[in-house]
Amino acid sequence: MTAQDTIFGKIIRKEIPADIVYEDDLALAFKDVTPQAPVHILVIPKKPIPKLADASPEDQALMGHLLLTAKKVAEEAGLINGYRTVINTGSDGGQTVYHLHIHILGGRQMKWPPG
Ligand code: DGP
Repeated sequence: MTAQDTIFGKIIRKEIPADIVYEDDLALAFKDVTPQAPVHILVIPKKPIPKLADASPEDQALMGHLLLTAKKVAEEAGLINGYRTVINTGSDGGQTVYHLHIHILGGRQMKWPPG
């Protein structure tokens, strides 16, 4: 495990199991182990960017790819009435795993504001 490595690095390398719903050269999507909604999927870059605040201009295309991947994964999950996407960043943002990820939450009515 390198300094930048996390549990998501192990999932990318298939060292630990995950319920993977989508994969390509740049991104991976898998079901959250502690789902907060009937559908709760995480979309992550294979590049180990710790958090959104660490993304750089060279990541512009990758960031766009992650959002479009989230859209595709949500469609494939059947979320026709909509869904919530969340990126928790840093301690105030409630981030617990320091490998950038987009939460896709759906299958129930979301509330606002979030806690
Ligand atoms: P965040 O709090 O935004 O950093 O979200 C991290 C999410 O990662 C949290 O909803 C639980 C999920 N998670 C943590 N460890 C694992 C794991 O080993 N497998 C899977 N599938 N999800 C995990």
